[in-house]
Amino acid sequence: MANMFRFGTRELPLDTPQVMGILNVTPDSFSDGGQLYQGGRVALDDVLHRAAAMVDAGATLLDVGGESTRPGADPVSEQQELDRVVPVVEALAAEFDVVVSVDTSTASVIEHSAAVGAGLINDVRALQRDGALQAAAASGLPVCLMHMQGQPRTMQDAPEYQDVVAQVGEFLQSRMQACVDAGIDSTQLLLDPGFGFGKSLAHNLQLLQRLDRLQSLGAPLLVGVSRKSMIGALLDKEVDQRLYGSLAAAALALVKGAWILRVHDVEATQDVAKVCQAVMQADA
Ligand code: 8Y4
Repeated sequence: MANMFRFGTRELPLDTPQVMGILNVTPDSFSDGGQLYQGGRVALDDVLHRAAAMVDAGATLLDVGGESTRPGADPVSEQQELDRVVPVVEALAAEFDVVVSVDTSTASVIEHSAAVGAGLINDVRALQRDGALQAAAASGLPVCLMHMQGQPRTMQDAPEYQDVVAQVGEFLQSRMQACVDAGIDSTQLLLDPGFGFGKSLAHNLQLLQRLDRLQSLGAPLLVGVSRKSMIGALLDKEVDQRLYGSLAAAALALVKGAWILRVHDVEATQDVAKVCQAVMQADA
């Protein structure tokens, strides 16, 4: 049996690439034009239909987020985030045999999501908000620690690094240590360089080229490049025309050691993952 990574009550094999489908439940998420949001609250039926399509297409994780981290997006209150996210996590965990990931930085959302069946805490702020580290440790769930430079509102203004790969690695290592110090086992951590979060195009390209260096931190890697502005900038294409570019980046991420791909287009990415996996495993 392959080495498994445990996500609460479910587990996934570490020797096979995994696809995480993105399920935004924000009114302004730009890839779905806010279609999941009806009359001020999440249309649960629509979310469940979109989730079913992703699961049928091979997603083994679904990422539910109620806060838009898009530069300039309105901040969401704690109560709003709870109202948007927790009922969706509960419904997904009950309905589908997949890992429900909760994209949050908020302690109460971590706590309530864990109570209704979440399998992963995906935090773009790497548990740096007040109470988040303690809430994650108490949940017993694994955590994805992502790197971001700055704050969502202003992070793309003028990102600067001496050595982006080294600095992202140092940040992730320090957050891993903070988690271990808070009682989270190092085997429960995933790491993510945070493509597009306080990075220029050149920074993003260097991080993808050298993703293999982050593997040496010893935790599985999660990567999100799907439809992001780095693809748009390279191709001069709008967000709805970025599929082929996203798939190229996904293939490269897998070759450089990524385990989980966070994507909008599950079926297409699952095909890429199977082909990459076959080539990487072929006997010489
Ligand atoms: C088009 C589509 C343009 C999507 C931009 C975007 C990541 C993440 C996000 C990531 C992890 C996004 C919550 C930004 N990105 N979590 N979350 N890694 N772990 N932007 O890369 O998708 S939201």
